[in-house]
Amino acid sequence: MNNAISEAISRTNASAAADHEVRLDGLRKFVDVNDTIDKLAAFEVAVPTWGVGTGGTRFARFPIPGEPTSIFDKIDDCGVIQELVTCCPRVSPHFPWDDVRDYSELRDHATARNLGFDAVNSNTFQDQAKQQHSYRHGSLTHSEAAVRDQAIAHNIDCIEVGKALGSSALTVWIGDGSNYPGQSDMARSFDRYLNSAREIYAALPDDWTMLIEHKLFEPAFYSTVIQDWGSSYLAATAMGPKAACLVDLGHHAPSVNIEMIVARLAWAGKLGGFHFNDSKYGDDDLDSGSIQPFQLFLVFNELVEASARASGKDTVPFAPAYMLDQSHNVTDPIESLAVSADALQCACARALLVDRASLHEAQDANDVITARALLQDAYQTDVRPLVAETRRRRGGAIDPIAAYRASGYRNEVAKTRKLVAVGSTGIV
Ligand code: PSV
Ligand code: MN
Repeated sequence: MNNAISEAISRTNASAAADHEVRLDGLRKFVDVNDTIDKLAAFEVAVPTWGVGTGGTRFARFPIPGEPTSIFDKIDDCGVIQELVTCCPRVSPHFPWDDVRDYSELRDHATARNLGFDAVNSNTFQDQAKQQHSYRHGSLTHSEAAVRDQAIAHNIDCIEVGKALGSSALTVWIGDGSNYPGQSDMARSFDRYLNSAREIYAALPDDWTMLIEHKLFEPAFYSTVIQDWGSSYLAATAMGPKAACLVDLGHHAPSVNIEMIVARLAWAGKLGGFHFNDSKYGDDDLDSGSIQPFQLFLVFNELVEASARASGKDTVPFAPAYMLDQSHNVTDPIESLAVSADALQCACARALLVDRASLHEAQDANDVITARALLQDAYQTDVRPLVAETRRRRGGAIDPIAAYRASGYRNEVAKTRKLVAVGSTGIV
């Protein structure tokens, strides 16, 4: 626990308590507050280590004083987020960005901050210093076996590191694809992907999941090997039961109905995880719920629907791996991640409020207006006091931003953290 943060939470909670109670009481007239809080408490979302540093675009990155300079600093910042919001108890690391010599030291550092490790992410979309073969023309799908082998070996290394950290999932996203028609053979590239992925899958412990993340385009601008949920589903099915699809909200064309993809993958038992963010144009990686909050609610509506179906059928509880995957270019990353966690909890709470029995009844009776109104009733409910109360009951902040700012954390760490070099670019 960070003393400055916990003191700031106590102080700001004390001054916010009276207003908060009034708002919560207002909600009690329409909502079973305790029941919804109990259900909402099960929702947890991991924070990506790369999300706590300032992000950038291919044009520029603007570092801020006090941003983390090592994986240990990053874990400290993730600990602060967890203290404030109480629903982010795990960190998702990315390798080799987060390489350290001693992983037990890293694990201890996280444990001391009440954090565990979520999915480990491999990186074969960039070249690293001292790397033998370049990924310029691909990694797991490269035309040369030596390059594919190097990418496979890296993924297997990630599994080993993940074991040391206590993780149980590997997320594989590759940038492989082509920039021009004719550049690569789309069928043979997919064959090569499957063969490489099978080798990684074979190294996966029995209780692990391999999450296959698709993305429409970028860095490849004409074709991408794992470009959509269909390719991801084909690959996850070809691998076997330990493989599933990961949906990053920013990895679709602007008008794609993502909630339908969620429903379909959940139905097929292949929805393994999420990368939450928001976007207006492409893979903008903006804060969750900031651009299309209704879409976020509809995604959660499908998740709650899938959970209800899974538990009704007495099957394995439906619990995909939730993670934030955002790039904070112009905000303090801790603030963005805290408000994003809140936005996800709000979307989840609204989805939990949907009168599902009545909705199914209206759907079956083809009562379109009622069905639509039932979703709107839930969506337009102001659940913010309920989410704040969920945090408060677990020792978190009623208002995470007020508490964080009152703590002076960023200024304090800026005294010891070296300023990140200006002028560095890159999408991270
Ligand atoms: C790719 O755009 C992606 O969404 C993948 O999840 C990567 O691991 C991450 O972003 C890296 O920034
Ligand atoms: Mn992602």
